[in-house]
Amino acid sequence: MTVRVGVIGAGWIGKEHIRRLTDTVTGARVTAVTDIDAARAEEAAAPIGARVLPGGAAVVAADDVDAVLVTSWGPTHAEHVLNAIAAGKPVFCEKPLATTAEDCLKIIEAEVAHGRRLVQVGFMRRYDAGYRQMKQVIDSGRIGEPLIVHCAHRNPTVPESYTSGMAALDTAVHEVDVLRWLLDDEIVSTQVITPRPTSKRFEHLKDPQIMLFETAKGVRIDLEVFVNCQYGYDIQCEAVGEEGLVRLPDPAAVGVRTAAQHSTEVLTDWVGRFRDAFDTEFREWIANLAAGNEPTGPSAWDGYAATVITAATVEALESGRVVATDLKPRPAFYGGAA
Ligand code: NAD
Ligand code: ISE
Repeated sequence: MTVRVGVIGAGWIGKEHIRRLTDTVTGARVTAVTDIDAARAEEAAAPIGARVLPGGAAVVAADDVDAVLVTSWGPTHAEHVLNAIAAGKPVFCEKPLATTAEDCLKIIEAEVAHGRRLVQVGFMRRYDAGYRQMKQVIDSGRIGEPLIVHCAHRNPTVPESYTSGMAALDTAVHEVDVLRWLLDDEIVSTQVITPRPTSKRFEHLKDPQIMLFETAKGVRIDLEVFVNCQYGYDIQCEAVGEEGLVRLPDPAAVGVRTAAQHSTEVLTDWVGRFRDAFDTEFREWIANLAAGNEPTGPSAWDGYAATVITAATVEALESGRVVATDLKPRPAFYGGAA
C-alpha cells in the first residue's frame, strides 16, 4: 500500500521531507501541500504532481491524504495535530509538538480518547546509527549503571532572530529527547550557567550556555550549547557508567594527510549530520503506517516532556535558579504506571 501524505508547511525542512518521501522512502507519495506562502507551496508541489490546498484543515480533510506531515512554524503545530487526530489520521509533527504544555496536554487527551497512537514527533536523533549503538551498549549493561553524561551541541552561526531562550527550545530540545530515551529516565531538574560570551554573537544573545540536568535516577548531564562556534556543526555525547563509558561516534570522514598535516572534515549543518537519521525516521514511520500499525517513534508524551523541560530550562536561564521540571504523571497509554 502507498501511504499518501499531505504536507503542511513547505519551508526549509518541509521541502527536505517532501524530497525524502518522494525520492528516498518507498511506499509513500506526497499528494497535497499547503503553505501560508502560496508560491512556496506551488514550488514544492508542482515538480511532484501534488495538489496545492488552501490551508492545513483542507490537507487534513482531503480524501487523497492518508497521513499528515506538519512542518510549519512551531506555534501552529498544535492546531494541525489536533485536526489530524479529530479526523483519525496519523500525523508526523516536526519538533516542537506544541509550544505550550497546555497544548501538548490537549493533544495527549485527544489521542488517548481516540484510543490508538496517531502522533509521532520529529526527534530524529533516535534514528541516528551512532545514538542507536550507544543505546544498545547502555541497555546491555556493559558500562554498568550510567552516572554522568557529557554533551555538546554546536552550530557554526545563528541568525539575529535567534534568541537566548531558543538555545533550549530550539536546539537543546534534541538532547532532552535523545537523553530521556538513551537513559530510559526522566529529567527532573534543570539549571543554566552562562560563561563568558563569545564576541562572535549578536549582542542580545547569551552564547554559549551550559545546561545541567538531573534525572530521576540521579544521573547528572552537562550540555554545552554553543550556536556561534564558527568551526562547524558538532554533536558530542559521552555517557560514563560504573564500569566504562560509551561515546557517540563522529560521522565517518576520510582522513587526509598532506602538507605535514592530518585532517578530517567537520560537517557544517544538521541537514548533512542527520541525513541518514531523517531517512530512517521516515522509512520506519511509513513502514509502520503501510502495515496498519501504530507509529513507534517519539510519542505525544515525549513531545510534552520536551516542551516542559525546555520551558523550565528557559526559566532557569532567566532566573539563575535550579528549576524542577514538574511533569504530570504519564498516562498508562504511553507506558506509564497509572
Ligand atoms: P521555515 O520557516 O523554513 O518553514 C516553515 C514554513 O511553514 C514556511 O514556509 C511558512 O510559510 C509555513 N507556515 C507557517 N505557518 C503555517 C501554517 N499555519 N500553515 C501552512 N504553512 C505555514 O522553518 P523550518 O526551518 O522549515 O522549520 C519548520 C519546523 O521544523 C519548526 O517547527 C522547526 O523547529 C522544525 N525543524 C526541525 C529540525 C530538526 O532537526 N528536526 C530542523 C529544522 C527545523
Ligand atoms: C534547528 O531547529 C534544529 O533542529 C537543529 O537540529 C539544531 O541543531 C539547531 O540548533 C536548531 O536551530
